[in-house]
Amino acid sequence: MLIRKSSDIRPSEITSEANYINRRDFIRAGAIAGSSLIAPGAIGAVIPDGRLASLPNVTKSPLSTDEAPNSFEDISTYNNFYEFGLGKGDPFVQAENFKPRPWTIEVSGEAEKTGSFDFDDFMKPFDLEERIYRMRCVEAWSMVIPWVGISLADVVKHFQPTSKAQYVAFETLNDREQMPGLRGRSLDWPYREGLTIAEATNPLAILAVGIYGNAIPNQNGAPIRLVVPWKYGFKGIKSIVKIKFMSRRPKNSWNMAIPTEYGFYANVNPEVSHPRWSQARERRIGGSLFASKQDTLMFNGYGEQVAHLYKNLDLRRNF
Ligand SMILES: Nc1nc2c(c(=O)[nH]1)N[C@H]1C(S)=C(S)[C@@H](COP(=O)(O)O)O[C@H]1N2
Ligand SMILES: [Mo]
Repeated sequence: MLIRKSSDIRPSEITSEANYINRRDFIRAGAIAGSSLIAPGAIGAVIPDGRLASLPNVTKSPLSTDEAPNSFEDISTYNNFYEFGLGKGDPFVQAENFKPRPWTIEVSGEAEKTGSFDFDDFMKPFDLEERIYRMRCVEAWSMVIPWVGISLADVVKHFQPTSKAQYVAFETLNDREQMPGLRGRSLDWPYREGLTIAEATNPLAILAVGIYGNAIPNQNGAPIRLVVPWKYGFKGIKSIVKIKFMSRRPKNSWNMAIPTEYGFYANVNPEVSHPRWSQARERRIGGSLFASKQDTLMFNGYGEQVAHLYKNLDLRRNF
């Protein structure tokens, strides 16, 4: 988003993104959900022939939207993941050989339980839910994504934060061998994000490990990424290796990079323009190129669940 405005995206580019797509990869990755050939039980795993494992025991959530989800193809080929390149089609191509396993998550800071956990052990206490959420990128495009994830509130409670813990900070893997984008200076790596404890324990916040019932593709943040649907997409940090409970507000990457354009809160707000473009409307990915933009909703339409968190904040200053 440093690079260009959404209004600079030409229709010809969108067409060219379709050319990245190898049809056989999609048959491998997406179309075999529910097949009995897929080993159940392994979250975040790519099984040896390259397919994404189907996730077991996923319950549906009343918090899902009934809007039509984007196609798996849209969701897994139009991405922002600067560790794998700056173009929307780059992560699909460049993250193909990324290894989301073995994976270790380090939990530290102001909590009773801390330590390093293998991904499968980390996941064990929590229930998988499907959460179909709108996602609104700060660049003024949006999608509807059927995530599979765990409640972040459950995760926070499990580690028993102390009374000093006011914030939760997250970090992405920082591996130059696997992530070609780290050689560039687009951001100060590793990618970092954070939430207040009240935000992290809101029922809408999840850590996602799947999409469309299968393990999450590498380019969407395998094996585990944050999803906070009332905030701009950049808060949804991918491929998390560190979770830290903190007494002070953690740094977040886009605020560090351009503090005049990206804040800590990053709540979707059609009334507060980005300094370089309006946030009043958004382009839904996957629609007709001739379709008109749709109105952006306050808190991305999740105000009923989250507006109370911000009632004493000036949302213009705390953008
Ligand atoms: N580590 C990391 N996380 C990231 C990003 C990134 O570049 N690196 N991009 C963010 C942005 S700007 C958006 S819009 C979403 C995109 O998520 P998606 O590609 O799964 O749709 O991921 C967010 N998480
Ligand atoms: Mo974004």
